Amino acid sequence: MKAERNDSQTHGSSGSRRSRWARRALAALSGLVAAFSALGVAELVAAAVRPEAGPVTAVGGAVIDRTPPAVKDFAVREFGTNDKLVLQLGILLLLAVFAMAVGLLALRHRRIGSAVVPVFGVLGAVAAAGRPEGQPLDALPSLVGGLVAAGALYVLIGRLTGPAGAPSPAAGGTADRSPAVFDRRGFVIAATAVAAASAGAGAVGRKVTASVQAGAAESRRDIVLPAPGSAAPAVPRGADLGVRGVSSFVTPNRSFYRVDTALVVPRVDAGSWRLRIHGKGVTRPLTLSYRDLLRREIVERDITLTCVSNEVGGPYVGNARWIGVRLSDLLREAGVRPPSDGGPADQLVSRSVDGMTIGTPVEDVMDGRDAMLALGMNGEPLPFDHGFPVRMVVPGLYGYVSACKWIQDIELTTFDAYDAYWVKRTWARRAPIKTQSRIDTPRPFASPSAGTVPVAGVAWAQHRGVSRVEVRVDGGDWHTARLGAPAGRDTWRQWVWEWPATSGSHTLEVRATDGTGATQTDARVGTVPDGATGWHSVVVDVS
Ligand SMILES: Nc1nc2c(c(=O)[nH]1)N[C@H]1C(S)=C(S)[C@@H](COP(=O)(O)O)O[C@H]1N2
Ligand SMILES: [Mo]
Repeated sequence: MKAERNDSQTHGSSGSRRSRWARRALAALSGLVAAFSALGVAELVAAAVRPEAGPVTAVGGAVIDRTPPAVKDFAVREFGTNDKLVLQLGILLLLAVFAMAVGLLALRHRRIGSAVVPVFGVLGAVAAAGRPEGQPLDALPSLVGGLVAAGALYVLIGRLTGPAGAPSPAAGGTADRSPAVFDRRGFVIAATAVAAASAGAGAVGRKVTASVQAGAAESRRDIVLPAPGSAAPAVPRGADLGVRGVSSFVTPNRSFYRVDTALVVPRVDAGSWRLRIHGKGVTRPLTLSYRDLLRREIVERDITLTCVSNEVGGPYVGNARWIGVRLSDLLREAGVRPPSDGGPADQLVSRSVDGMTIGTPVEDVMDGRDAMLALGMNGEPLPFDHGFPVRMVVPGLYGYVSACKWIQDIELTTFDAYDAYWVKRTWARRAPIKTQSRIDTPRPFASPSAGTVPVAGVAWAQHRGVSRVEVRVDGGDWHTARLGAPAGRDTWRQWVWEWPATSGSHTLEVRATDGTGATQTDARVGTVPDGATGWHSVVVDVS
């Protein structure tokens, strides 16, 4: 250290050292500018192909596809719906680090460094084309981006090293690739030009994508949902108990949980949307438009949706009023018979426009329950986040085996012949919803005052219904809670128990009993492979 400091005391040596560091910094910056140019150009090309084919989205999607269930659950838990933002920021950060490293490499070996750049383009291309719904054309944005970035880096590094291979005049005619002086002005001009052109390309790409999406939004605005031929019974008075802090009986769309693998929410134009129903045992294959669905009998039902990734006490459950078309009506029209009636297909595979596949037992959707192709949610067309224009909803089954959003294809097949997306990733083939109950109030570690404290929450056991909820304190006797008025066996129920709370720290526990008389088990299991069990408990400090 000391020797170095002495060294730099001579003017010339310190100047060249500073200049060498400046050049390294600018080389790293060149890498960043080149990466930026790749992203800008790729955005433009992706606008022509499709937005999902952009490199960051494609790599992110590929990461999601390969994420082990435990990590996915961790991400969902820790970041909630921000998991996707965190993922994309992580990818950009990694890209920036690589870009700077390649910039430095190019400073030493201009050709090799520049030649490495397209390798990243190829990685993006493989990720894009390898997505479940990937097409060969999806490779284009990353490939073009990679080539443009290689060119950009080659040009920028050239401003730092002088003409490739030529001895630098400033270095006194030797072939030293670290001249003390270099073309600063040329570099600044080139870097600015590349950055500006890339930003322009990106902006144009964004604009094109936005205008395509505006078409989908317009098609959604134009929809007038019909009055249902089979209306849902009015939500009974008393379904909402009016206890502060409890989830409302109907979950508003804006606060409804969202769980999916889409980094870019698909924006499908209802006018061009089609659904195909085909496969094993289908004697009359159907292709349906949105209008075709509107012409059929429309049903309206209150159904609670639940995610298999919901931990005990977790937030991934919500209740909405759906309107749509009975799935069994369409299947019968197509000639499908359930296995119990000799039909050859026991699995219905739904496919979304973004390549999700979801496998549902044919028997379940044809056993008389209100399985539907939903068009509306709580009085409006489906929000884009929740599957516009059409999604499936099946009472009693976790979302990943029933609730395909942005659906475009239904194929009848068998469980032996095909494993859907999450089943390939170690989740169970069949997953009926397990009985669960959740304490919404008091919140964990709340400190209510001694006296009467309402303990309240929701309980669900879709398609069996909830018949009883009990609460206990510190492992004592169970107390039966008062239930919200029943709205059918496909919805959750609110519950409340007035707790005569005494001061001190207490543990509250809840359990529900379903419509068959089976009480929720206390055995704790995790979400993988077919849903968590155990009792929700909350610790509070009564003052
Ligand atoms: N196309 C598509 N549909 C999907 C999914 C998905 O990732 N992609 N996730 C499923 C899962 S796991 C759940 S729990 C529900 C969630 O529906 P929501 O986001 O409307 O609450 O959608 C299901 N449908
Ligand atoms: Mo889910």
